[in-house]
Amino acid sequence: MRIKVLKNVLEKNDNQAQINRDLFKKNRVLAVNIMGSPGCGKTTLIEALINVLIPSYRIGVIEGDYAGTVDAERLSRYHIPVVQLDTSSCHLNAHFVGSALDHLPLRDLDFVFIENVGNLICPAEFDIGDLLKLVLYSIPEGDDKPLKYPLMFSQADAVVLTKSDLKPHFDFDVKKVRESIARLNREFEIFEFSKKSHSSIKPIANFLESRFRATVLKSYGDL
Ligand SMILES: Nc1nc2c(ncn2[C@@H]2O[C@H](COP(=O)(O)OP(=O)(O)O)[C@@H](O)[C@H]2O)c(=O)[nH]1
Ligand SMILES: [Mg+2]
Repeated sequence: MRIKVLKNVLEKNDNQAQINRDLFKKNRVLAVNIMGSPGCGKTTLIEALINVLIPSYRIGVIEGDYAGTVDAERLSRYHIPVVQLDTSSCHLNAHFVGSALDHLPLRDLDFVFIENVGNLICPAEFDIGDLLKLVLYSIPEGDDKPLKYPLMFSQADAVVLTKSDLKPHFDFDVKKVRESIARLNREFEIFEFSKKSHSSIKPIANFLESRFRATVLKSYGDL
């Protein structure tokens, strides 16, 4: 009986995820699910992306947090549409994201960055209807995390090694990490990012722009 209940919950989530995905496609929006541990630098990366992608692209953000509005307040200075979801839960689900979409002007956006709740486990288990997954992983977390959280790393379209300025202070083997992820995931990009290096955001922004052109403009252009 318990198993049946769980299956129904996931089925309902998947149905709503498909509705969200269709909405993103219809409005030609690249929805990017940004996942990683608490404090790994998700909001910092979103801020850096906003700085380089505006004014060429129109950006909205959905902030998912267990509690509070700290991140949405942080982003208010960019004067872009931001919705904060107070989840009281360890992950975003498709229904939460669906409720945020009612408050975003999707037709007038190119990217929606969805900052998931800081957690390397549960967000990987719930489809929210995104079109691209970025997994952030900061140097101080240690180079063994893909082995401990394989589902999260197996799903990533790109892994961003954040806080790369801290590499001199930690024994972090980038080659080992790349090889661990490659055993789980046949197709992923890997980037290094530091908020202290302005140029390090550029390859990530280029990757997102090329996915926007390839996925949203080419594949869904006729919807
Ligand atoms: N040294 C260093 N600190 C960073 C970097 N990115 C973020 N941080 C710091 O890490 C902390 C958490 O960052 P935040 O973006 O709020 O993480 P989030 O919880 O994943 O959204 C903050 O104190 C940031 O200033 C980085 O590239 N280098
Ligand atoms: Mg944050």
